[in-house]
Amino acid sequence: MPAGFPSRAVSAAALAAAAALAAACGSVRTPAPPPYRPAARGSAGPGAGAVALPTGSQYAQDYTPDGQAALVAGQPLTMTMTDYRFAPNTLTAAQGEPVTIRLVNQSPTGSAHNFSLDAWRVSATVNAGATATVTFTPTAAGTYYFYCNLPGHADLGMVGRLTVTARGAPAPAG
Ligand SMILES: [Cu+2]
Repeated sequence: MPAGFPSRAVSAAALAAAAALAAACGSVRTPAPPPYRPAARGSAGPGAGAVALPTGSQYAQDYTPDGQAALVAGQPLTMTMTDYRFAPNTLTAAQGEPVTIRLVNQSPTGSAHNFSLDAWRVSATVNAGATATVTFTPTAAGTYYFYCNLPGHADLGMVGRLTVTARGAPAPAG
């Protein structure tokens, strides 16, 4: 570049060149954005790109087993809510299978109750005498605790446990 070339012309030329280059690049080899891939689509094993889910383990100390049941796709499970219990409150499910729980609030004192399962953003509040249905798909194996989110209820023992077994694998030890 010759000395004394007007700086303004340099800038303009540089900009034009850059623009041309960008245009050429843009028309020839702009890569398509990668396709969106939702996380945890089942076939990948645990740990492969897994996102840590909230397990509710902070409620484990308030959990006392009170009846067992298996959640199975296509077979809604009826769970009663009383003061201050879920029954049954010890559940199993298979990874990737959509499941449904029918919540029946039989509170003898007219209290509302709630079913919260943070890993899959389930939260349903049920008035006394009412029924609600929740459906979710446990996408990752593990042990999760569900609870009533009304003040003090979990502390009083309104907590349950859901064990999700990995797809195609035996129940995890421990
Ligand atoms: Cu409650």
